[in-house]
Amino acid sequence: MDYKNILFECKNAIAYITINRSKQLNALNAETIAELSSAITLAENDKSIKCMIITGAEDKAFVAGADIKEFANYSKKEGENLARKGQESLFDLLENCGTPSIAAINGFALGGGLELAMACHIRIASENAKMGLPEVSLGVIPGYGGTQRLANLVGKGKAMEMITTAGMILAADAKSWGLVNYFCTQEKLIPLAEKIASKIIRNSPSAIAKAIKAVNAGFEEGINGFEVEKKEFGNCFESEEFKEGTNAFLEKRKANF
Ligand code: DAK
Repeated sequence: MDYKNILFECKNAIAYITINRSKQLNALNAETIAELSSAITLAENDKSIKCMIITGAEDKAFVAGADIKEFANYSKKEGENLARKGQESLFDLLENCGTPSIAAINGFALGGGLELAMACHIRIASENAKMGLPEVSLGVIPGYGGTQRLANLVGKGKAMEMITTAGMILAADAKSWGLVNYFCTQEKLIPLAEKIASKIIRNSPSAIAKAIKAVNAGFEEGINGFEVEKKEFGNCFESEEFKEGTNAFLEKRKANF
């Protein structure tokens, strides 16, 4: 598929997805959301892709939020419908995708941009990154899962502070609050993401997908994560990758997944 707002490239089992609207600081309009959704679906269905790195074009922004020009005129019904549609088609899709994703936050990650990063499985940031959910300064609330995922990641108190003040935090605070796993210079950001990805792609993709499902289950209302873990653990024993992984260990060689 030809994309207008994102770049999609695959190298060494890694899909690089770059939001490419730098004139608007990579703000997410509806077309970009649809393209991201299509790229993630493609990455999940292509067995040669074992990890995704998601970042923003140029060095100023990961994503400076939803495109304010676009959502300025929504009605109450449109707002709710679009929140539901956007959450399902992109943010939930990404979080529940069996192919792990790393957000490489290379600058501003605000509103929908931070929500996109929080839907990824792993987050790393460059030293110039600034992160926040400034929606209440515009008279709306986070609508792409931010109220839930931020509280899950940093705890209710810090999430409440970030959301109600609409403030931005820097990479060092984001690291100490648990919002990002690491931070580094901008030059080292993609190499660091690749280093993490290189560890991921050695492992069994089917086991990783099951592990993601089990971890996510623990955060879903009405679902017992331990039960999902037991079921998915059992499912591993039917997989060719389990046979290959254990045989490789016994034969003192590297597994070929
Ligand atoms: N949308 C559209 N354009 C944006 C943008 C955005 N979010 N952020 C920046 N831009 C554009 C600016 O308008 C400017 O365009 P020109 O004027 O050059 O045409 C260009 O990018 C460069 O921005 P600045 O000139 O402002 O750059 P500065 O370095 O001075 O400032 C900044 C950088 C990131 C502090 C500033 O651009 C800024 O405050 N941007 C807005 C941040 C923000 O409030 N983002 C939105 C958060 S609310 C929904 C669900 C969720 C949401 C919406 C709807 N539904 C379900 C319907 C989510 C909402 C949000 O994300």
